[in-house]
Amino acid sequence: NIHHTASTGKTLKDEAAAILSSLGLDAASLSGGDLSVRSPVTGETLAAVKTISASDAASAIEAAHKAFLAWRLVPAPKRGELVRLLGEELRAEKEALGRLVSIEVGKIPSEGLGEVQEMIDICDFAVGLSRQLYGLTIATERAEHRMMETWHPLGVVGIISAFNFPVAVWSWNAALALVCGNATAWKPSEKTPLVSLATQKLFERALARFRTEGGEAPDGLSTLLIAGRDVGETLVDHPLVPLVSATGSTAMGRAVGPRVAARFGRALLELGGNNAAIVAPSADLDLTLRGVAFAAMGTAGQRCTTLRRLFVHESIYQQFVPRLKSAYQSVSVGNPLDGNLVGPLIDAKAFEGMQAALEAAKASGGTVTGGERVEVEGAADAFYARPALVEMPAQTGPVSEETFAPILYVIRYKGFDEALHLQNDVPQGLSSSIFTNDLREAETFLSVRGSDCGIANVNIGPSGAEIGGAFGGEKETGGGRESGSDAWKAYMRRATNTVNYGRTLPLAQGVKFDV
Ligand code: UN1
Repeated sequence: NIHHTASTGKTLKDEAAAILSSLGLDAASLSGGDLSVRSPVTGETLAAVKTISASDAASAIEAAHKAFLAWRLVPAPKRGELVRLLGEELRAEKEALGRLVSIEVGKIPSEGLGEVQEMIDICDFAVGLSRQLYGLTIATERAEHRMMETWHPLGVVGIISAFNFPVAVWSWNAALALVCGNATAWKPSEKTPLVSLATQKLFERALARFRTEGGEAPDGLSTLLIAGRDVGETLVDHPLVPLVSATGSTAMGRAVGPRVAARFGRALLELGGNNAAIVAPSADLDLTLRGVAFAAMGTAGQRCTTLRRLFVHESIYQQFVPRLKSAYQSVSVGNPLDGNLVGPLIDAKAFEGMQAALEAAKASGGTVTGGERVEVEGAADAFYARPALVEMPAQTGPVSEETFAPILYVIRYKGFDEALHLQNDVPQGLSSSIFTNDLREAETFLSVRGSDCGIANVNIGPSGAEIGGAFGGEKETGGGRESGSDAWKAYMRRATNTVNYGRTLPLAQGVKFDV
């Protein structure tokens, strides 16, 4: 059962092995393990890697804590040098790692490369940040006193990541955590161990160079835990993990959040999205078509920021929706390595979930275009589907759920306030957009009575955020913020310091206590 891809003539298994060996991974570590790795591109088995037991994971977390105790003493700009070197290693291996992302997750090549670019970008950001990590100086009521805040590292940061951004999400967390003086322990998705092994190798290369330059870094700064749910639970429950940053479904977040809170740990949650766009009467429809097509069909609908709901004003519905439908009918679905724009769903379960949502939509009065399985040569065990556009009479049935597949629900609206209400009237709150040339609509959408999401855009789709802004959302999306802006503060603890440089001891609030 050997599959070849047209572009290389090699099996994906051979190609993945060649990439991993070029990055320094021992070939023996790709076979004989208990976790079987599958490519969604062809359905073929790529490797069988070893998992770590929960007790070994607990020991690794203790070792990571020891690493933290040493790393926190290294000045932050020197810690930044390690992350700068990581960025250099990523630049040097962008092609190889990007290709491996495409093989293991099924992303089209430019998105596989884009994922690595996102890692490089956050490294650059973190290097600059390593010379900041600033606190405030605050006016005090007492003479000859100074009050200020200082930011200190936290400890071991646990990172739980999902299959769809299997390495970029690690880098958002790890690059910031490391410059902030923390150690990291990473449990990647069970569907994507190979790209995590590759990333860990690149980290090790950066670490070796850092030490050659004279940098002092302990072992155990970046720990990779390839394993199942039991090890996820170890990470969530371990008292030496003060912060658990978890990306995945809302169901996962509901399990993780309260468990971390029960031991007074912090959780940074990045959960489901159900992102909408409003297409207003004044919208530039050519631009809107391109924005909607990428946001809804790109990555085969498997981004947390994927566009899933589209509200189109009744005055332009007949002009716009048929054009969008023809884009759905003509977009190329197939092997992402062969130049198609829509690659596979991650697995059979994702395909079944998509079909179930389409059935539920029909039962709620929806009219479905597309959504059927697409057979791809040499990939009988893979799951390709034509993206589905579903015209819905109202926001009912599966429209309020996140189905991790390329389904776009289209709903007609009459008034702007109605569109705003529909946009906000779902349990999730990650990303949102409006396509309009009306200044009042655009500004209202961004205002306090506009979008309730963590990300709100004008004239671009909801997906494809840059790393410079804080990334995350409200409500069932979990409330966490990662990546840019001041998201670094979640990876540190704040101490308020008051210094008395005088010879008397005035007490705050005028309290007298003269012994
Ligand atoms: C995700 O799908 O988990 O904004 C993250 C985007 C990407 C990140 C998506 N930069 O679409």
